Amino acid sequence: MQKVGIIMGSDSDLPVVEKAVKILKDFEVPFEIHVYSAHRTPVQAKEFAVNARANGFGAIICAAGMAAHLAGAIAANTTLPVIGIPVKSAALDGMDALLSTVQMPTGIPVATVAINGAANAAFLAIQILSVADENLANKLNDRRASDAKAVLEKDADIAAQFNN
Ligand code: RP5
Repeated sequence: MQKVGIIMGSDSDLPVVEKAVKILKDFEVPFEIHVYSAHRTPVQAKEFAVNARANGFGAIICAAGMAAHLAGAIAANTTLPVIGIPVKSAALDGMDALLSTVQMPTGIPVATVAINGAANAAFLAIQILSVADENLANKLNDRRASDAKAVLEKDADIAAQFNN
């Protein structure tokens, strides 16, 4: 199976990124995680991106906050799908990272999830890999079904409490 790359701009992004790690583990999808910064270690970030396809990656998740250029910088150096997680920072509540990540020029897309939306970044990466992997597609269907069942159980609980 192809791997998912997870790159974060700083180890301070780890508490957010851990939500993606959990989902990938749940689905038994192999991944590699690194701290590479578009600004502090641009050479290493570029090298990862340039070699990612040959190194067996199928999608790359990038998490960064503030002037969040990491996902865009990675996307500039690979044609693999890149998913950006804008990480919330204290000053601007993540709007800075959201706009820095999502506003990419034509031809170099970054599929941007919600601010701190690491779990959805992992789900999207798994969905990308599932295009060529029926087992993963089945696992995604099972997960949707169990999520729906959990919501219906909550509906039954709420209805029992409040409906006449
Ligand atoms: C970004 O700056 C990182 O992705 C992080 O979200 C933010 C702050 O980094 P640190 O100063 O905590 O290393 O590049």
